[in-house]
Order: sequence, then structure tokens, then C-alpha cells
Amino acid sequence: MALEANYCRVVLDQPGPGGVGQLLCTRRTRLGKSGQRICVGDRVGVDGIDWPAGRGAVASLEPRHGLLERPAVANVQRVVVVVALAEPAIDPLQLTRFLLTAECTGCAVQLVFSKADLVAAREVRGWCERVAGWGYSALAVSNQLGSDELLALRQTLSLPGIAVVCGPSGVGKSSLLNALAPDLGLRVGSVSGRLRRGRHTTRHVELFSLGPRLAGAEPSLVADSPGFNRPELPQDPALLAGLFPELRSRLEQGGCRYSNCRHLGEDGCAVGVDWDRHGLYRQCLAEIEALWQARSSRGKEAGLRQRGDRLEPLLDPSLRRRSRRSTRQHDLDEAREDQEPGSDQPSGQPLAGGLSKREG
Ligand SMILES: Nc1nc2c(ncn2[C@@H]2O[C@H](COP(=O)(O)OP(=O)(O)OP(=O)(O)O)[C@@H](O)[C@H]2O)c(=O)[nH]1
Ligand SMILES: [Mg+2]
Ligand SMILES: [Zn+2]
Repeated sequence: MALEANYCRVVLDQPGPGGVGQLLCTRRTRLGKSGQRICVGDRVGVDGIDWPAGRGAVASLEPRHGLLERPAVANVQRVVVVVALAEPAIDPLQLTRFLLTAECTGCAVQLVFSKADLVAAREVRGWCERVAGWGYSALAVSNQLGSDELLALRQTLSLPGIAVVCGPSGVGKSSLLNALAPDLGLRVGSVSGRLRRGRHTTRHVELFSLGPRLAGAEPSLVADSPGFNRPELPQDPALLAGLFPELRSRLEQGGCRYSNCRHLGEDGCAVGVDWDRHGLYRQCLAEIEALWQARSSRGKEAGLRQRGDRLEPLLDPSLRRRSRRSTRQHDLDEAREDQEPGSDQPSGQPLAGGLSKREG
């Protein structure tokens, strides 16, 4: 549920002796040694439990699906991106960067405009229409006005599974959760300065349960998270277009002439340049490509080459031969083709426990 200094707060599937429902746990060192980082949202195995003291130790980590990188939350089912219509004002590039981080998980993304009470209804409508063109059906809410939109958001957050609320500091993420569940009593801070930015009031990610937990049912949990201003972009330039819903739908309808099309107005591009976020897409692509090139030229100096988001040893072409692994795969394929039809093993299912759905 939360990471607090050196402790993990773990909620139990079934209450233990004496009705203990939560444990404060340390982490077994072998978890760290095997490179396993525990995130809020992970399902873990606990041992060494001292029931009266409510203490234990996290000993194992279950495979996860859907990891949101920042804020780091595992097993995410929905990402709610919140930006304020005013105080602080919307920055379309920053909003796009948050949306891209959310899209990287492959989960459902809900965009919320907060502080609707601070701007004219016309402006609210304008933004909702604009992002509809990006492929998002946004909810415009205010913590001061009870509204159908707030109820719709409550419904989205009450679905089973984990939802994460993220966005810049000061947009009212904690205020929104307080409006939906006053019992939470989350700390809220004022905005300050010329840009009316937040002051990083929420300091860590924490999961809360919305509504009563029904026996046997998957609980609906929502994470409040600390605001930050500049989400990282994905590393691989080839992934970028697929993270813009308005491009994704056009690319699915009919592809560009070249499979490595950058969608910057090339001949035979199915997308063209006549779309609202084209300038933002171009800007993001330039940033990712520059970092990609810097990484791969640094890699080349060190005798490495970029492959996916990994660096691997660069081989002199004259020395290149088929790797042992691909040789083995080739032999396996040949053996399989020799088998009688119908005697095939079922083909490999994608493994659970990959980083994020889209990467998996
Ligand atoms: N006018 C107006 N102010 C709001 C609304 N929601 C939040 N605020 C104010 O915005 C400020 C920031 O609210 P928080 O809920 O702390 O914002 P946050 O997004 O959780 O910020 P961090 O925890 O720093 O990431 C507070 O002064 C709130 O009172 C709203 O709907 N309308
Ligand atoms: Mg907050
Ligand atoms: Zn194209």
C-alpha cells in the first residue's frame, strides 16, 4: 500500500490472528540482491510474522502487469491524469508528456481537468473538445461544485483494481480524492508564485481503498501521488507514434508506405501534418531521437550498440555469426517443421510479469 522509509505497509488478503489486517514489513535482503524493486501496488509474500506487533518481512514478489514508471505503481489498471484549467495554467506539452507516460502502461487513461470553477464554461468546453480530437473523453471537475462529472470519476475509480491519480503539483489531486472520500483527510497545500504552481504537498505514493472491501472481490484501490512537472519521454523513438491515440487509430486504418516512417510529412505517410498535436509530436520525437543518438554514439565509443532499449556489444561484421541462441532456435524450428501437422506444441503465450503491457 505504501513505502515508508525502510518499511512496506502490506494489506493482507485475509485478516490474520486477532483480526490483524495490515503489517509493517521490512524487506528480505535477497529481494534487493536479485534486483527486485518493490513498488506500491505489488503483491508480495510475507514471512516471519509477529502478529501481536503487526510486523513481518517481505520475502517474495509476485509477477506484475502494468507498471507505471513515475509515479512507480505496479499492477495498474487505470491511470487518471489530472491537470488544472487554471492555477497552474495548462501547458499542452506537459499534459502530453503525462499522457505519454500513462499510455506506456497500455492501461485505460482518463483525463481530468480540475478547478473548473476558475474559468468560464466556454473555456472548459473548448478544452474538452480539443482533447476529444486527441482521443480523450475528459471530465472537467471542481472540488467546490458537486457535479455529474465528479460522480462519473467516482464510478471510474470504484471499478475493481488499482487506479493512479497523477499530474503536476498543485492541480488538486489530493483535493479531488478528499472530495470523493472525505474520510481520507489527505493533506492539501496552496499554490504559490507567478505561475501558481503547487508546493509538492503530497510526498509519497499511497494506495487507498474507496468504499468497503467486499469479501472475495478484488478491491478498488486508488493511489494519490506527488505532483511533478516534467515526465520523462519513452526511450525508443519507434514507440512514440503508438502512444498518441489520434495517430494510433489512423495507423491502424492504413499504414504508411515505409514501416519506419517518422510521420513528419514524408511522401506516402498515412498521417500527414494536419493534426492538432503534430507540433508536440515533432518536439517529443526530436528530444527522444537526440537522446537515442547520444546514447548509441556513447555506446559505440564503448563498443556497444543500441537494441530496443538495451545496449549490447557491437561486433565487427567480419566476425559476426549466428548466435548460439538463434542457431538453437533455428534447429528447433526445423525440427518442428519436420513434425507431423497437428503435433505442434501450443505457441508461447506472452509471459506474465513483463514490465508493462505494451512492452510485454
Ligand atoms: N478553486 C479551486 N481550487 C482548488 C480545487 N482543487 C484544489 N484546489 C486548490 O489547489 C491547491 C492545491 O491542491 P492539492 O490538492 O494540494 O494539489 P495536489 O495536486 O495534490 O498537489 P501535490 O500534492 O503538490 O502534487 C489547494 O490550495 C486547493 O485548495 C478546485 O477544484 N477549485
Ligand atoms: Mg497532493
Ligand atoms: Zn507516417
